[in-house]
Amino acid sequence: MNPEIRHDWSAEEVLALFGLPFNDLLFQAHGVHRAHFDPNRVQASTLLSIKTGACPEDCGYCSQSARHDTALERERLLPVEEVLAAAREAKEQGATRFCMGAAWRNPTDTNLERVVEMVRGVKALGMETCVTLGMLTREQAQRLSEAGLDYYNHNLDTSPEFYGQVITTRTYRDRLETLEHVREAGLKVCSGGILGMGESRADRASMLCQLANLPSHPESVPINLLVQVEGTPLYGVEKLDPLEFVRTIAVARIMMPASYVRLSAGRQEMSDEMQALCFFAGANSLFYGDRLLTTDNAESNRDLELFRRLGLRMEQQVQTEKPPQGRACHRV
Ligand code: SAM
Ligand code: DTB
Ligand code: SF4
Repeated sequence: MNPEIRHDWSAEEVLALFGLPFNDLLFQAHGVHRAHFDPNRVQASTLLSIKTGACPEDCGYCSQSARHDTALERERLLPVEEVLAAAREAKEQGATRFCMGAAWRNPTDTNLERVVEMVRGVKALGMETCVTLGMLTREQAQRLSEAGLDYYNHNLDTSPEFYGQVITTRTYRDRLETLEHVREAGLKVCSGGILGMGESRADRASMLCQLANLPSHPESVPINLLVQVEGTPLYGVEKLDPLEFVRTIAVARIMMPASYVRLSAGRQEMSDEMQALCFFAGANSLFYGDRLLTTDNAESNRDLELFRRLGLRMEQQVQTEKPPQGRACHRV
């Protein structure tokens, strides 16, 4: 057991980290980052919305809830071939993981089979796979695991204390249960939250406590900045101080030293300098590609230029699609 990997964080301790002078906090976080990762490498995942809109849930931030009057056009579950074409494109652009998101409270078993086909197809391209489909039963998580899925994304979104002000149609306990099912099935966990929803620093600390005090740290911890969508209840909420966002990344890095901390939604609104501070503070993965699920992401060209200016490299694909044609494939 690595003594640095802790699951006994108290709220006071985490708030003390948040309260450090900015330079002290970033110095500490960057040291932890360097001890566990190559500080000049980022992992890139590309997102695709495989089923868009008309979601029965009431998440206050979301463009896809049927309860909010947003300009979004709903779409049925996409055909497998269309998804694979998008995955091929993402691979060509350099993404190593393809993440498929569906606007469901939970998948039906029939829909899950279609997703299983998508997962198999994307894996056959030599990419890592991630899906986010809402709540899962133990059996559904097992089914996805058997299909070879790598990661399941299911966010806690915020603190247990603030949660009721954002979502009323499912409980915090429901979310933790899905994470348990995902873990038990042997899948890797991607779980994080959203900042800038009007929560307090104590809420941000409490959310990180929940994540770090899980029996195992999520392998991937997405930290999203709220993308304000017109027509959602959270549209117009006061914007978060960018330095507070950077602090949250730093604290996440210190608390979950070996996890990928993902600089997620909201990058389009962030300056290059803010993103650079996030990478210094310990962010080492992001969503890459011009679209998130239903909103625009920072453009790939801008990202590539930023990586060049910062001397950052994108992680390379580790698997290959098929052995090259015409050559024997020897077992070793
Ligand atoms: N319906 C599934 C669910 O909620 O579990 C999966 C898709 S949902 C869109 C995935 C995650 O995206 C949410 O849990 C939330 O953290 C994030 N998200 C959604 N809308 C967002 C927004 N406007 N700004 C930032 N993050 C957002
Ligand atoms: C996560 O934490 N952020 C991604 C991914 N997991 C699925 C989704 C961000 C969505 C941003 C708003 C949208 O494009 O709809
Ligand atoms: Fe539905 Fe997921 Fe959006 Fe909530 S976050 S409304 S569950 S798509």
